[in-house]
Amino acid sequence: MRIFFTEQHRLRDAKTELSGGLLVPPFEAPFRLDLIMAACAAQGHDAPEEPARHGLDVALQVHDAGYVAFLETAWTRWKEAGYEGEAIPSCFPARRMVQRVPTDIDALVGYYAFAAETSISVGTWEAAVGAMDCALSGAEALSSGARSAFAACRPPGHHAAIDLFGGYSFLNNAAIAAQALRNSGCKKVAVLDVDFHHGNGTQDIFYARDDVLFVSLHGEPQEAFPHFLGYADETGTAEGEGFTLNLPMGRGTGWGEWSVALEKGLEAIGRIGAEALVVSLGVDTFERDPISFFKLTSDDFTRAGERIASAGLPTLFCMEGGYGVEEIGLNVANVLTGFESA
Ligand code: 5XA
Ligand code: ZN
Repeated sequence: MRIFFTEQHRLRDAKTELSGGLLVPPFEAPFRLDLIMAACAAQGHDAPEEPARHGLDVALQVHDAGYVAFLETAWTRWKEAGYEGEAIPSCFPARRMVQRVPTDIDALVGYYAFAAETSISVGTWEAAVGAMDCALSGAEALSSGARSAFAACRPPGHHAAIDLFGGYSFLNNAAIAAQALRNSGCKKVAVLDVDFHHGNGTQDIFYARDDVLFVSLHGEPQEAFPHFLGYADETGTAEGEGFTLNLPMGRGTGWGEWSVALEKGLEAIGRIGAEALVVSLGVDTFERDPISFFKLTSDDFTRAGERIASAGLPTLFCMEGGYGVEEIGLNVANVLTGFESA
């Protein structure tokens, strides 16, 4: 399997995350990818390749242009405003307030955010572009005939909506890859999101479209971030009606229930005649993940990779979450090994 990775991810090394009322070192940190790459090498996966530089054209097909321009300039503008810490949103256009783009950088950070835990730091934009390039190179590999590819994206992307960041996500790598696959001639593409958290950003981007199916297995929104999207009765709108499938599950979910949901998702992917599959690969479904509540074991990740391979589709894995540092590498490598050995 071709693996796309860039050292550019290290440029995102934020110092602060708002967690439980404290500013703590972020769970989503550069060492995660070091552990993943080391485990992939240990299991004999291919050496990583540097992605090509793609520019922003495909990103601008799924994200709002004002949002992308904001991300690109946010850190510079924040520093120019004289702020000493990282850019953390603190004021939001909430219910019954006016949705008008402000000029003040403090207000802009809130306008373009849906959550406050994720700060924008020096290098965030450059790292997000590197992650997007990994996803786009992975999509190109599939278009050139590869059966599978792994985009070692960091920062992750599946919470990034048309014009909102949060949940450690800035550019939606998986959605950008799905769009690139559409551009290269796949009539239908499926995104299967197996991260513990609902991929609200991916859902938002494709909600009214019938050319990209979005399937998500995730923690029940009443209890799990991002809380305000991801219920089973969200099924798409307009032409996209029937092209969103949410499979939320409760506390303590293990392989038994999770694998039944996975089969439902794979059936839906088969039904629409998808020609390519993008997997938002989070391993925060792991039993010892510090911020989640599912109970998958390391061996279950191998089984998950095998089951995903049974779809028989060209498949791009895009890295999302996973914070159980002891096993994050093993769990990711197990999915890829399971897929390849199936
Ligand atoms: O998949 N998303 C994540 O792992 C980030 C969750 C952030 C919760 N504050
Ligand atoms: Zn997650």
